[in-house]
Amino acid sequence: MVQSQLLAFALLSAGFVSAAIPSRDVQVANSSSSSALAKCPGYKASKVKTTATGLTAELTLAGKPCNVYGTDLKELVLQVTYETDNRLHVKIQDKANDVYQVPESVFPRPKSARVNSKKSALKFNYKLNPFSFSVSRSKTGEVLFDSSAAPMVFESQYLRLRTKLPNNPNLYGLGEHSDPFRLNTTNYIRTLWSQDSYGTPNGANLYGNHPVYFEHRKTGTHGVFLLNSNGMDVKIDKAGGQFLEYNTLGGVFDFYFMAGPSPIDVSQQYSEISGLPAMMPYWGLGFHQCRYGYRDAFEVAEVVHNYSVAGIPLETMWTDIDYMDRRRVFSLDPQRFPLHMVRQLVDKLHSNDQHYIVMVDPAVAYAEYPAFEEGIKDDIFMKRSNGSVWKGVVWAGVSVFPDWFAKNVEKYWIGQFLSFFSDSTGIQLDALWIDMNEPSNFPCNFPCDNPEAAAVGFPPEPPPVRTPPRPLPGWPCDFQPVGTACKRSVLDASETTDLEVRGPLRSKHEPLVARASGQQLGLPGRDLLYPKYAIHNKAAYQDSWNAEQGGISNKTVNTDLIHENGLAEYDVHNLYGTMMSALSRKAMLARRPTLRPLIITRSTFAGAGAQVGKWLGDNFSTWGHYREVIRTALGFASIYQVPMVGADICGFAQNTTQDLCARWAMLGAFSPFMRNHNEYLPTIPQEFYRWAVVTEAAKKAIDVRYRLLDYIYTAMYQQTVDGTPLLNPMFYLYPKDANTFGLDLQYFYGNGLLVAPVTEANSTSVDLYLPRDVFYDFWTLKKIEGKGRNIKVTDQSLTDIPLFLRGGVILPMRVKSAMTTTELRKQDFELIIPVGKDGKAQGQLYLDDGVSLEQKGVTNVRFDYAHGKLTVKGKWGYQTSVKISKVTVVGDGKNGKKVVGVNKRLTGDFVVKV
Ligand code: MIG
Repeated sequence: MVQSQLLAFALLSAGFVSAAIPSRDVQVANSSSSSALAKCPGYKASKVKTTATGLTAELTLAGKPCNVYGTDLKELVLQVTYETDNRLHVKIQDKANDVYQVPESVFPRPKSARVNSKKSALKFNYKLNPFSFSVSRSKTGEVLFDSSAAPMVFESQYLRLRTKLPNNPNLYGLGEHSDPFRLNTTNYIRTLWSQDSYGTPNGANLYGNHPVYFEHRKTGTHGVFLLNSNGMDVKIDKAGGQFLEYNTLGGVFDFYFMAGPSPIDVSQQYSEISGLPAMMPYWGLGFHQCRYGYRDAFEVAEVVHNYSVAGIPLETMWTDIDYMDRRRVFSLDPQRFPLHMVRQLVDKLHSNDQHYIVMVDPAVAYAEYPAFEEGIKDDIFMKRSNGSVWKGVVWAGVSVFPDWFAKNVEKYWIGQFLSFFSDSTGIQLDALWIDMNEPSNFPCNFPCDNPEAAAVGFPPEPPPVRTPPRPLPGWPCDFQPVGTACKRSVLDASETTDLEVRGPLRSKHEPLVARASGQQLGLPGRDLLYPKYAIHNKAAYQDSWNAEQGGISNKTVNTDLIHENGLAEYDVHNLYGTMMSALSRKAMLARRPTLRPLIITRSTFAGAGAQVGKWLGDNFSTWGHYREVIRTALGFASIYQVPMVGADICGFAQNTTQDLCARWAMLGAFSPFMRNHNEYLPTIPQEFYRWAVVTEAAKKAIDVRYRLLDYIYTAMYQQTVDGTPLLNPMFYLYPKDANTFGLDLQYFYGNGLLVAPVTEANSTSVDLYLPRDVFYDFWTLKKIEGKGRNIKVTDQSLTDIPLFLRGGVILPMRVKSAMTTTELRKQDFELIIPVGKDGKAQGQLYLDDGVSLEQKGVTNVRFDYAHGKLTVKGKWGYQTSVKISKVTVVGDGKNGKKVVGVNKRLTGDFVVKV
């Protein structure tokens, strides 16, 4: 049994089952319970108190409880607050304040502001009995949200609220998902419940949870955010009239409505709620190489060397869990990745102006070694009700899971980072990769009551130990073959990780503190393992949804565990990855307090972008996934406010092909986070240098990416200031053009560069849509008048990618690319000025030192071009010897292109006549 599971897992990992993961057949309503739900009485409102800035009311159950999936709550309270001119907060919770709510410590609420309702772009309307509410635009009365579509249900383990929508609405968001960017509106379910999602299946819940949607209409765009971390199904269907319906396993209705009216306005307004994204170091936008299965430090070094020989700029080298001793987090494999070798490797990278990143997983091996013993001592692992640690199984075998709510967890986690990643005695880590934080507990199916049995075969046998296999020019002696005349460092005895026992393992812990009421700790008496309402959780590695097998605890830690602060895993499961992210950021800051942390996580919750970036997890090396990552990344950057996002380039699992990898190298150059990563053997290696044509494609794409790096760095900066998205779906910039609403194979990188890659195998052409506007071919600067219809771009070889300048947006570009971003930052700028329909153009350039958390001086200037005159104005606080050496105007007047050489230092405002 266990063996066959292992085999199945091995097959899955090797990528043999892509075809066996069908898209899920989902039913919108489970018919037996939907008739029971029809009997739910709803609520009636009373004691309505209206003030200038909002209203409050009491809601009481309007009839006999239906108790379909729990117990109906009798008394609720409604609180409506006009928080800003564009934001309305509507909260419905239990009167007793016992029901769980997302803790302020995990999701800080926007500063409580209040405005006079008369100033608000939104209007709250309500009906007393049965209670329902609607939100409309104040000016036009247009209804945006209307809960009268069905009686509200508020039970101990189930909440339902349905809003009416116009037919065929344009809805976006509710991720993480790999479904079309514009959501399906018929018989569709979006499930939000973090899970390890090998193959990122369509129609399934994936790693992260962002319960926010944008609805776009020709009359304007608005957004709706439900601040709720419980497992949920959001159902969207037409049956009985178009609707969107929340079905959650608990929590409260905590809605934020954003008025827009433009899509970018909604993004900005959502950023006020989610928190502004964290700024990334400049070098983080360089190209990253990773792979699962680099067998030792020699292989890692060799990859670095090979990139350099191939002339492909490599900014950052990564190491997956392969560096760990038997897959144990916070340990080094003493033979394959001994400390002295890893330190030499990092020193070498640093001397090349390159960087190093490794993975950290949350689960700690249940084994006698420091990270485990210290965790026991600090009492930070999740526990069963009898006080013993809860055991699951991950790569290291039997493992335990940090409780991010534990009192000492901060001390513990930061302590591990300070010692293991010590710059003076440990791994001189530059940034961090965190994985498996759904949390994933993969070979031990629910109820996981025999982890020891499930752990057979874990950790897997490591590859044989080697001596340095071949000469590596320029690398330290320890990386050279035995017999090479050079001086080896002596292995220090303290580096061997012979594990000593440090005292007995504790199994009994203090009993939990008695639960106080009124503390939002969650209602007592709930069934935390088997809620009656079954969300459509597609637990990882299963090929179909099944309520029993796929129950909420499968492939993760059991949802009946109670955290140290009294919260149930049932309620906070979806926060695990985001909490690990926030604490890891603190830990990275504890090591290097003045530097911006770069952290890439797999699991996220709303607000994660304020802490970390995100990669899209285990995709496949298929054309389908190449297409899908465009929309998934768009969601993170333009809706969820996680702009540092990217997918595994060339695909993670299954064998990539030369053609796919070439195309993907080019596409990946136009995503904020650019990393090539894939699965271990027998999956073929896919570093860009493995094929001549991929090498060429990657070089060409990275060349353009780097020359545009300050343009995208500026866009990222702007997003950290006010939420303006750094990637734009087509409709964000052309909101009146209905042809753009469903497009998700072409998008804007920043607001001025249209990216429209070839998206099919064996194809050399693209059909792309151009709105009625002026565009210019990026490569030839040829003007193309957008006609509001498709154009066909042909003859696109594997080293081509169609890119278009959007008329009216000035792009600051480095005149030359470089092998590292350090070198790149020394290059001068040129300005490309593609004029818009009105003959004008604008742009922005932000410059700082690229790494400091607090900047001493920044440059942030605006470019304005009109009638042959370019004005550059702004703040000039960052000192650099770099200049603007060239200005190219395209499309102004008859002569297609004018190039002027200039010599402008970046020290103060100036004007250029072109
Ligand atoms: O169970 O660390 O998504 O990027 O290579 C697999 C090994 C664990 C999953 C990550 C993937 C990573 C792999 N990890």
